[in-house]
Amino acid sequence: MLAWPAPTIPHIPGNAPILEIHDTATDRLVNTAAADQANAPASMYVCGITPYDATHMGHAATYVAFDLLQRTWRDAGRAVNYVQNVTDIDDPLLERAAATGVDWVALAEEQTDLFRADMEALNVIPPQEYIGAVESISWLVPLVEKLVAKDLAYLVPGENGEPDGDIYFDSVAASNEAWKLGTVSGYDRETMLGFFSERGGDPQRPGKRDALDPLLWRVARIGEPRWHGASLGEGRPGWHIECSVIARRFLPAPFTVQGGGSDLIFPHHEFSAGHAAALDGKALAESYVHTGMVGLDGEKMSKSLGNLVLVSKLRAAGVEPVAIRTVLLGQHYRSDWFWTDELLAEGQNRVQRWRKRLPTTSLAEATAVISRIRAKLATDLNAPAALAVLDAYAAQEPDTLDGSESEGGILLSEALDALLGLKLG
Ligand code: 5CA
Ligand code: ZN
Repeated sequence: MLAWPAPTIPHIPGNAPILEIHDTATDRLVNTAAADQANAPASMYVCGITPYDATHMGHAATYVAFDLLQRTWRDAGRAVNYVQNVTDIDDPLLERAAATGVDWVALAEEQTDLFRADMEALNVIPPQEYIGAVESISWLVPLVEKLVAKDLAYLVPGENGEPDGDIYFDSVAASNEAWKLGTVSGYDRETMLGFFSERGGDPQRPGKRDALDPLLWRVARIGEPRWHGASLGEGRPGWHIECSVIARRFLPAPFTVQGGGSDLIFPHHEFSAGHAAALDGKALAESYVHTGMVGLDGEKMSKSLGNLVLVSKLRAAGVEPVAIRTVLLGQHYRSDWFWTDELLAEGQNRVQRWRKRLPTTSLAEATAVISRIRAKLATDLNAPAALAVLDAYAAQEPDTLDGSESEGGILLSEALDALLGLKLG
């Protein structure tokens, strides 16, 4: 699939400190340059959208957070290989298409287009590889066959008139040195069971070896889209194997960071890692980074609840994307928070204040502000603290003018673009 056009990123002089970021699997801050060589490219996979009702502020906050990670790596001189998927076939997409009477392929294409336009407007650097689940089917079928051959996957009989042959992952037998249940999430079994039912799993399905075993291949049902599955029979893939296979195909094993919202910790990232390790004995990623949930009116913002603030709607109403990005960066990427109109108004005011102050910025002042922003980002991408640095600078009387203001203003404005993705110009 095509991603969206890449922005040009200015190069900013000076040195970025080493970045430490929170890893869900160890619950610690980790130095993402330590495990690989600091000079090797960093590699990142971020779980993409399921294309219906895109792009809400929760999606936007998540992709802006990983964009910040990418920008921080790049500022430290590291190249970044970035891969993202589009879950362009899955139950919720089919359900929405059926409920609204539209073709599921058309719905996915339309919403993916909207997402691309929103990402471009928000100045998010695109992935080098943007891969649809449908594209990945022919790659993943032989890998599911391999899991069956190793007896790490098994067939479950049909129930209630449904066909035999759905294939599940044996999460207990698949334990090895690189992965066992809990490696990514650290959750206890009860917590896992709760999230499994809530997030698309089927703990009660008769015939499974363990209640938590996830689906790898769903054999075709009448009226559902289907693809050739070789010895698996016609059908369509489960969700976790899609991301596992796409990540492994385009990135090293293990890659530097697996990312997504905290709603994906379990079962999605747990089993994406489990599938990969069952196939090649290696960890999926060195670190697992998760963003907090954005809500609206007291509930998590979600397509299924319908409590959405859409980036495209705000843009159509004339809101500047840089103000939206300011609101998103104003909350720490790991916290859960609620979108409000007041936050948007504050974001718009901040942008005006920063813009107004830029032309009176000396080179010395710009250099000092940049170094303070870099220091804030280095500790777990503390963007709210970086924006507070900007507020303090904007509130301060300018230094005595020394003739370097036009250069200083340009340098700082380029740095805000490069480091924070905030294009004020
Ligand atoms: N297609 C799958 C991932 S493979 C999926 O979760 N799609 S999604 O459209 O539901 O979400 C896309 C991304 O946005 C995921 O990383 C998800 O964790 C994140 N996300 C979804 N809702 C929110 C929210 N309310 N706040 C923050 N991030 C969210
Ligand atoms: Zn995913």
